[in-house]
Amino acid sequence: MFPEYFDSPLEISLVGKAIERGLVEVALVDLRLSGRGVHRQLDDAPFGGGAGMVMMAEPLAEALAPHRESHRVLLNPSGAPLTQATLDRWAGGGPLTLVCGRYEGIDQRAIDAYIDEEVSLGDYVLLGGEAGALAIIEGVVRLLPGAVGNPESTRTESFRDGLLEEPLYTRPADFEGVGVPEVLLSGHHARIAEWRLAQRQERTRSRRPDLWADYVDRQQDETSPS
Ligand code: JCQ
Repeated sequence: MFPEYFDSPLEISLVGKAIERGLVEVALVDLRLSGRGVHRQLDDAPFGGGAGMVMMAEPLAEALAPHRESHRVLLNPSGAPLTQATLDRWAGGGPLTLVCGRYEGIDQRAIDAYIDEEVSLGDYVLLGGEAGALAIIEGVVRLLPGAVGNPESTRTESFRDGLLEEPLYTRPADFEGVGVPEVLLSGHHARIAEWRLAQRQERTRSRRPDLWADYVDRQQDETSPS
């Protein structure tokens, strides 16, 4: 409903460069063009009553009909959680159509007939799917071969090996009277690696008990076979 929402995010940064270099193509579909009547209406009151409005099935069907051949993804707080594994799968696949809903949601019949997958960016509600669609575009583009200068920095290992990343430091060595962990200045690579792993474990344990439980389970599987 708001194609202009995407203007500057698609121009600037590495996403803009990837588009310029032809590594990825982004096309916008203005749902309003499929709206009904002189007001190009896209919403109507919910059957059964209740607050808010529902996006009508017919305009969405009309807008999505030309995209049957692509993988059609709906941003929805009621979708399955979006993970790095989802982005990996999409980056290695064919075209995606990211559907940005608004109002209370979309008529279920349009979802059933015209949507292949529903994903959530988290347990909170936004006004529409646009911010989520941009998040997906960034997450997919950075995985495309050649889109990110240094492929070493494509190490979102936070999520590939199930631990959050360690804290990072750069110059100056003294910032507002605060130094840098001594070990990072030691040049002792083995001790640095050990410190980083310990930091990642502690962060994950305290901030993400869900990821920590999975990590501990996997460590146990690896250390006690059969
Ligand atoms: C996605 N976390 C939050 C908002 C209705 C499909 O119907 C709706 C979609 C949205 C946009 O998505 C989100 C969201 N993950 O708000 C309302």
